[in-house]
Amino acid sequence: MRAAPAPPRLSVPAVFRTSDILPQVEKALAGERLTFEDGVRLFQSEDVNALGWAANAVRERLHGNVAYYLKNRHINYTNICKYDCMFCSFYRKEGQEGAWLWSVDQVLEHVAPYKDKGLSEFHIVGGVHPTLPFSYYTDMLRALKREHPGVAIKAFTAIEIAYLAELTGKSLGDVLKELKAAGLDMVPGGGAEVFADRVRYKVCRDKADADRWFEVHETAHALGIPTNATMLYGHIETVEERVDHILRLRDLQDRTGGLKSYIPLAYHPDFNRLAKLGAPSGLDALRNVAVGRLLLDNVPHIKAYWIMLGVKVAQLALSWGANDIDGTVTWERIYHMAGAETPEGLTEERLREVIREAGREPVERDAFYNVAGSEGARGNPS
Ligand code: V47
Repeated sequence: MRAAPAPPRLSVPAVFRTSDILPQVEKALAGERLTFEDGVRLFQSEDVNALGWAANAVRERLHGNVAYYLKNRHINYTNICKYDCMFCSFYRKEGQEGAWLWSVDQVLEHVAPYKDKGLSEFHIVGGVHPTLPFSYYTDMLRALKREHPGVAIKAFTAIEIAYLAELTGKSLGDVLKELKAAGLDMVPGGGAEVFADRVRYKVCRDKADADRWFEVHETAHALGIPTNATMLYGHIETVEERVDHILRLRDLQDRTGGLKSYIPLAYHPDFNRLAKLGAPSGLDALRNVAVGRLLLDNVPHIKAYWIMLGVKVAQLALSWGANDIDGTVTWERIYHMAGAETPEGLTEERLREVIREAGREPVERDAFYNVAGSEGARGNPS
C-alpha cells in the first residue's frame, strides 16, 4: 500500500520575511515549541498581520476550515459569593439587592423548556456561596442527570471545587469523585484569572491560589474528567505574566493531556472595582487568541467565546487561531452584568450563519469535541 502523502509544507509569504517575529513564525510552522521569550516577543510585536497569519496557518493545519459550536445552556445558580474579586460584576453578598440563589427545583425549572431539544451541555458556574451544603451540589447534578440524561454537565470552576474541599474537609480527589458519581462530566476553565501571585494578590487575594487551581485540574484529569482553561486578560497583568500563565497551562497539558480547550477571556469593565482601567481592544483580543494558539501546541481547541468577544470579533478570531465559538448559551450573567452588549443567546441557525459569514464551515460538536451525531458523541444531537 502506498504511504499517505505528507501534508504540504507551509512557507512564510514574502510579505512577512522581514517581520520582527519571523523566527517565531518559522518555528511555529516547523512545529517547534516556542519559548517564554518567543511568547513575549509575539505579544509585543507590532506585526499583527504576521502573528494572525501564523496562528491561522497552525489552526488550519489542525482543523482545516471547520469551526465548532454546540447547543448548550448556562446555569448561573447563584451570584452570592464569599469572595469579592475586583474584576467581578456578578457577585453579591447574601441579602444584598440583586442577589439570587436557586433551589434545585428552580434550576430544573430554568432548563425544563429545553428537555429533549437536542442540547449537548449544561455549563454551570456560580458564586462561592458561603452556606450551601455539599449536598446541594450533588443533588443538583443528580436531578439534572435524571431529567436530562443525554446532556453532559460541565460544572463548577476550580475555585468552587477547592471551596467544596475546604467546606467538607475532604480531599479534592474525594470531592471530585462524589461530584462525578452525581453527574459531573467536565470542569469549566474559570477561576484561572492570571496565575501570577502579584496579580492574584491585587485582584482576587482571598480565593484559591494558582497552585490550588492546578491541583483541582490535575486531580480531575487523573479521574478522567476533562477540563478547560481560561485567562482573564486586559486588566493589571503584564505581557510576561500572560506568557507565564499560558506556559503553566502547557506544562499541565504535558503532564496530563486533560485540557480540551483554552479560552482567553477579555476583561469587561462595567460595574466592578477595576472599571477605571477600561476594556482591552479588539486587537488585543485577537492577539490573545493567536498567541494562545501558537504557544499551546498541545491544547487542541482554542475558543473564541462569542458572548465575551462580541459576534464580530469572534468571527475574526476564527481566522486568528480559534476553531471554536462556544454555544447557543441563553441567559448568561457573568459578562452581561459586566456590560457585555452581545445577545444573551443565539439560535443554532444564527450561530451557523455567524460561522459561515466568517468563511468557516460550522460543525456541531458535543461537550467533549466529538462531532455531534458521530459514534462516540454524547448528548442528544437533533
Ligand atoms: O473565572 C468574571 C471571568 C470567568 C469578569 O470552560 C470576567 O468553556 C471578564 O469560566 N470581565 C467565568 N471576565 C467564565 C468561565 C468560562 C466562560 C466561557 C467558557 C468556559 C468554558 C468558561 O469569567 C471567571 C472570570 O475569569 N470574569 N468577571 C469580567 N468583569
